[in-house]
Amino acid sequence: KSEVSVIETWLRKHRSLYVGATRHPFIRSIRDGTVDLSSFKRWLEQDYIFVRAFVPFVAGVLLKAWKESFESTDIDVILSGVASLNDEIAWFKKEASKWGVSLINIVPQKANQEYCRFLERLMSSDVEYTVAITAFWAIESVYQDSFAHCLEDDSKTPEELKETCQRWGNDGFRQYCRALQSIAERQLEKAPDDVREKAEAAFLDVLEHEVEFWNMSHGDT
Ligand code: HMH
Repeated sequence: KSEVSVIETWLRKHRSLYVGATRHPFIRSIRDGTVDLSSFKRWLEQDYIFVRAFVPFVAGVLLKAWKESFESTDIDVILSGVASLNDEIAWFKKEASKWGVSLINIVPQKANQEYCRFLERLMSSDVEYTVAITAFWAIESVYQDSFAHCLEDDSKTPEELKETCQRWGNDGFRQYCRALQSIAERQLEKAPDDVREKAEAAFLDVLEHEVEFWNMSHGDT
């Protein structure tokens, strides 16, 4: 077994794309307090649509874990993810009403549709658990890393956006992402080369979709 983990190797190899996804201009604008509130509202609407589509994806990962993994603790971690999505959906509704944003009849933008279609492909029964759990880890970690950046000591995040940043930037969410990472890493270490390559491709796809997702907040697409 090599000293550097598979995921650590990928993070080094694809550093600039990872930084692009986690230090996007939208996130930087929240952190430096210059964020345009119409961008924030656009992100809120689109992310609500995304999270609704994310629920069946996570349920699909749960199903794969049940069929393919011999570690029952995987189920507990993924189930806690399902539970937190339940809270998250309630939070979106509350946050939307705080901003006067309606969550009915939102038109999903192209980047969002494409991201949701990608999730759907990963739900197919011929996609390995290793590939799906890797994508799941990456999706959650991009948000964790991005929003935690907005809560660092020297950040100027506006008070009214701190709760949003806390949602994904809090310590419990960080630990949950670490738990997902160790499951993914364990799977990757024992995976055959072709599956590991598919998982790496899925990781890169997630980063690209996340960049495009943040780009939607500009409203020029
Ligand atoms: C686009 N990526 C996107 N939305 C989210 N809510 C997360 C990741 C994390 O759950």
